[in-house]
Amino acid sequence: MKEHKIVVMGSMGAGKSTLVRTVANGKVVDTDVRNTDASLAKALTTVAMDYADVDLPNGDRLRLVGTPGQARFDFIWPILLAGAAGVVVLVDGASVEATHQFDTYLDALATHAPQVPAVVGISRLDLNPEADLGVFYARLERRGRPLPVLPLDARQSEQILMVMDILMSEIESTELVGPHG
Ligand SMILES: Nc1nc2c(ncn2[C@@H]2O[C@H](COP(=O)(O)OP(=O)(O)OP(=O)(O)O)[C@@H](O)[C@H]2O)c(=O)[nH]1
Ligand SMILES: [Mg+2]
Repeated sequence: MKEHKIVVMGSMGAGKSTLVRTVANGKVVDTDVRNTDASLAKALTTVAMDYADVDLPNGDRLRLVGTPGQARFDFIWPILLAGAAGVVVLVDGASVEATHQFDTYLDALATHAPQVPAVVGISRLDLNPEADLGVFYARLERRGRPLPVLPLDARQSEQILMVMDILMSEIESTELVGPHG
């Protein structure tokens, strides 16, 4: 059996804690507290990490780690990224700040985990059906990191498992050809 540490990072309210909880079948450790950040109307926010073990059909196990979204906790991001096999960058597709936030997390990824396979998830698109995903592809292309961009609802376990499947394929192909191949 193989274990893979998967880190979910991204903007406040994008659904990182929800994603971890959704695939954990309720067995999850979280560090959510009452939110006092007035920039987003949200009851709870993560202050340290979310954590869950997820058993895959092939017998492998994911150690899923969700980061806090608030920039004041950005010192925790590299700590949580240490040893990551893969990363999900989650963006709130309904936020007017989405592209700006995307840059923040891509910067963090480039600095702390430049070689680690990653996928981009865009959540909450049901709340913003007009959203143009092209802006996310354009930003990735400009950086020379054309990651998969996957629309998702963090509350839907089949969708999250699909994202994990795509990320595992990225990880496996990186293992085969090496990070520079
Ligand atoms: N309508 C809709 N709601 C969603 C979707 N994905 C997630 N949500 C909701 O969005 C909210 C996200 O909250 P959290 O999961 O706490 O977000 P987070 O990324 O952990 O936020 P921080 O810990 O504060 O950084 C929850 O209420 C979810 O139910 C989606 O695709 N559509
Ligand atoms: Mg959270």
